[in-house]
Order: sequence, then structure tokens, then C-alpha cells
Amino acid sequence: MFSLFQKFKEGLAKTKSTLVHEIKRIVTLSPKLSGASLEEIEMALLAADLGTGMTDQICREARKAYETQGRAGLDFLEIARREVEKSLANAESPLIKLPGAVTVVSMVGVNGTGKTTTAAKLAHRVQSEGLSAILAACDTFRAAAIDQLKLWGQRVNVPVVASEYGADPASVAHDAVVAAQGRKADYLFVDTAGRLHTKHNLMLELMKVHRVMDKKLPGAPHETLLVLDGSTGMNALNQAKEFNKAVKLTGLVITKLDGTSKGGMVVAIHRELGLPIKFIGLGESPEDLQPFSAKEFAAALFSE
Ligand SMILES: Nc1nc2c(ncn2[C@@H]2O[C@H](COP(=O)(O)OP(=O)(O)O)[C@@H](O)[C@H]2O)c(=O)[nH]1
Ligand SMILES: [Mg+2]
Repeated sequence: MFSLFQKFKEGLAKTKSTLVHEIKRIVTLSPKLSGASLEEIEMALLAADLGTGMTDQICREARKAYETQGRAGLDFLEIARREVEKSLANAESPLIKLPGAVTVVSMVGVNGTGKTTTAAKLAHRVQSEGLSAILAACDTFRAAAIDQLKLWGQRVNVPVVASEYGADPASVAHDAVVAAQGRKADYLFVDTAGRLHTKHNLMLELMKVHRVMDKKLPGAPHETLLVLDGSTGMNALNQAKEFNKAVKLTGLVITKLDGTSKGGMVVAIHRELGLPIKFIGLGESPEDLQPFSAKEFAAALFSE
């Protein structure tokens, strides 16, 4: 049984190892924290995609600690950990659960970020908590996408509402809401097609999917989660801004953090957008999708 901290630590190992290694090397070489070494540390923090605001804040606090307490007061990793945790204080937010009604969760984003697998993993997660879930295959653009979701449905033992390739995604969404209501399911996870945030007609189509669900079940979708690939860095910011304009986002899922040394983007993107980070993806298996924790995240990033 892995502890949450271990899970975060392993998943974020790529970001952590470069970052911690660099910081320790610089601080050891220059215990007095000269301007030049602070600049080097800044570069290391920026290379992990923590962003300029976070980087400035960490360096400012480190300088302050050094000035007031001298060398003895300077535990750079601890200061960085504390500041990052602080800055993520409002990032945690559990998945909404409506009492006594279907909670509809729509997964949106560009191609390949992890929408389909995240929908299935979330269905698996709520089911293992004793709640019931249904999946909706609203990516009807690719036959393979429907099969992929059906396969996941079998794997995690969750029913999948699907139509054929090329069907109107809004009509699949409609049928899925009806099915979820009929079965008194706790959750409906809606897998949508990947779309570039710059393609206006595809964004209109997504809005239609949402509108149809809202008509059938007022308030739906209750969660609209933008799934971002953690390795795409700050390009994710534009995706988030454009999607948020079309369909009001309630939170982010940031996947593939296990494959990047730029996991700091989680911090930068939260500071920039203020949106909650509902889940992070630390690997491909269902257990690798974890609810976001500011404390564990910050500790995993700066642990020795
Ligand atoms: N390593 C890793 N792979 C992931 C993670 N999340 C998703 N993937 C993989 O990313 C690929 C694309 O995922 P998919 O759900 O099909 O993306 P979609 O196009 O947005 O639906 C799949 O091979 C997933 O297994 C993650 O957190 N870590
Ligand atoms: Mg997909």
C-alpha cells in the first residue's frame, strides 16, 4: 500500500530530481547566496516551469531568511516547499457530488491529453467508493475512441452509453443523461472529442453538447474539467483560457506529470487562472490518478 506522499513523490520524480539536485548544488557551492547563485537558482525554478511569480516569491523569501537569520536560517528547499504549498492553498477542491441526483462531469480538452482514460479512472474511483457511475462516449469523431472507452468500461466494470461512429455527440450525451437518471446513477462521466481551442465550430459543438444536457437535467454538467497534458508547459494556459470562454470550467486535471521535468507548471497555471486542480495524473494506471493535494505536491517537489 503506497502512501499518498510516496505516490506524489514517485510521480513527480523527474521534476524533483533535476530541481533538488540543482538547488543543492548551487547552495553548497555558494552558501552565502550571492546574487549570481540566486540567479542560478532562479533559472532552475523557471526550468521546472514554476513561473516567474512563484520563482520571485521563493527567492525573495530565501533572501529575507538569509538576511535575518544568516546561513543558519537558510534551508532553501524548506522555504521553497512552504511557499509553493502556500500558493496552492486554494487549489484543492473535491469532485462535486449532488445529493440524491446524477452528478454530470464533462471532460474537455485538446487531443491526447488524457480525457478518455481520466473519465474511466474517475468512474473507477467513485465506484470503489461505493457510488455508481456511467460513462458516455461522446467522442464520435473516431471509431477507435468509442472502442477505447468501451474497453475501459469493461476493464473497470462501468456501463458505457455509446452510439456509432459519426453520431451526433449531443444526442449521445442526451441519451446518457436519460440512462443515468433511469439507473439512478451517482455520476455520469462524459468523454468528449479532443478539439483545438482555436477551432470555433468545434467549440460551438461542445457548447451544444453541454446545452443539451442542461436541458435534460438543469445544471448539468455540474463539473466541466479541462484535461491538460502536464508536459505541454505553459501552452496549456491558452487552452485553458479559450475553453473557459466557451464552457465555464470548474476545474483542471493535469495528466502525465510522471513524464516531465516541468511539473512546476501546476503551480504557474493555478496562480495564473485561479482554477482548482481537481486531480493530477502520475502514471497510466487507475491508481495513478490522484486528487490534488497542495501539501503532498509541494513536499514531493522539494523533498531530498
Ligand atoms: N504516463 C502517463 N500517461 C497518461 C496519463 N494520463 C493519460 N495518459 C496516457 O495518455 C494517452 C492518451 O490518453 P487518452 O485518454 O486517450 O487521451 P484523450 O485523447 O484526451 O482522450 C494514453 O496512452 C494514456 O494512457 C498520465 O498521467 N501519465
Ligand atoms: Mg479520447
